[in-house]
Amino acid sequence: MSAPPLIILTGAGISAESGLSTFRDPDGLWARHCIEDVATPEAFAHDPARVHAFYNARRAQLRDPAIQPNAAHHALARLVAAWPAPALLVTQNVDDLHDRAMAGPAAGSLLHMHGELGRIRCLACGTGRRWAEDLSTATPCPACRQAGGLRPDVVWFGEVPLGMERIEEALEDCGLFLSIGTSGQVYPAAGFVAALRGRARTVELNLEPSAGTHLFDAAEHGPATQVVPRFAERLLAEWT
Ligand code: BJW
Repeated sequence: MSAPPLIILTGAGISAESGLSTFRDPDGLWARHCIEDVATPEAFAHDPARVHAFYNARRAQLRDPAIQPNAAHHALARLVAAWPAPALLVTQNVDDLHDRAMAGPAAGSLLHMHGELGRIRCLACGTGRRWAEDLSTATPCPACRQAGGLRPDVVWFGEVPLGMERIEEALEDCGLFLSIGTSGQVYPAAGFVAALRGRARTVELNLEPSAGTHLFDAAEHGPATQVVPRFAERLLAEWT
């Protein structure tokens, strides 16, 4: 039997052991910041300085040499590179830890559906570019020189996630779906498992059962750095 087309969905839990906060855990970002103040287009229109401060702090964390991809990021990079059928890694994370682990041809199999902390976009001229430094309302756009229009290239509530066409095509063909380190509370990603019901084998790998754990065919719970490498090695032994 040939290997099934694979989709892997990841969330903040996969980066937790690298030192990045999740959103909805008790010590997560939403315990310290109000979603409506920092993660909506309305928040950016109302108080861009506050939104820039939130994302500047998180962008600075990615420059910290202590923040590195962990064993789970590396295991998924190996899995995607070696998978003998189409494989797509869809991450909800805006950090670059999958990118760093997936250097080489496998990098084309990675899709950041909620954008990237390391990219910015100008609301005035539409130009997007990589950006590693702080942003402020005074930062001029390098392309059109207008200040005040630059925003983090991330997907806020009420905005359309990126790459949905490619994701929907992959969901059509998917035979194996892994959901890793996500609470499954944010749509459309939260709806993928239900959309695949009866068509693909679905597996949850998470620290603890998510609210939607009953929707999956199987689940393994524990820290990503332990559960993910073990599960990925088993898959590769079975299918390669
Ligand atoms: C570990 C671990 C360890 C910890 N090891 N595990 C249908 C119904 C209801 C509402 C809606 C709906 N459709 C749309 C909506 C509205 C809205 C929505 O979903 N609202 C809900 C809150 C109800 N969705 C949207 O607005 C989206 N847009 C949209 O739907 O457009 C319409 C459209 C769609 C498709 C086609 C055409 C049109 C946009 C959502 C944008 C979300 N943005 C954010 C911020 C991004 C920028 C930033 O980072 O600041 O994305 S919010 C935040 O949540 C972030 C995350 O990517 C996302 C998901 O969070 P995640 O990753 O699951 O983290 P946590 O913290 O929730 O969970 C971590 C998990 O890890 C936990 O389970 C832990 O146990 C676990 N864990 N340590 C393994 N060591």
